[in-house]
Amino acid sequence: MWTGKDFKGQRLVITHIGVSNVIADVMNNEVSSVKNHYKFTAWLYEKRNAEGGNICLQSGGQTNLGGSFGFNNEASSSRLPDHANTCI
Ligand SMILES: [Ca+2]
Repeated sequence: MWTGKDFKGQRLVITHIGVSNVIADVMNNEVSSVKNHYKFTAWLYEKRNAEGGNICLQSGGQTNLGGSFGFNNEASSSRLPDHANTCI
């Protein structure tokens, strides 16, 4: 994930399976674009500990979080499930 749109700016890579608050520690409320290289879905949450509003990115997906996605500069935590998952 990146602090700028179009995968620019400060970069953060999350490899932690399960819930992580590293976003809150490193770039809280600054994430503007994201790519999911993980084999399953990846989830971003508005608040720490996988709480609050959230978005789901399919494996292989990449997007800016502004515009219709409506999640620009909101992410504070993430979750990488340890099994196959689908975005609802
Ligand atoms: Ca937040």
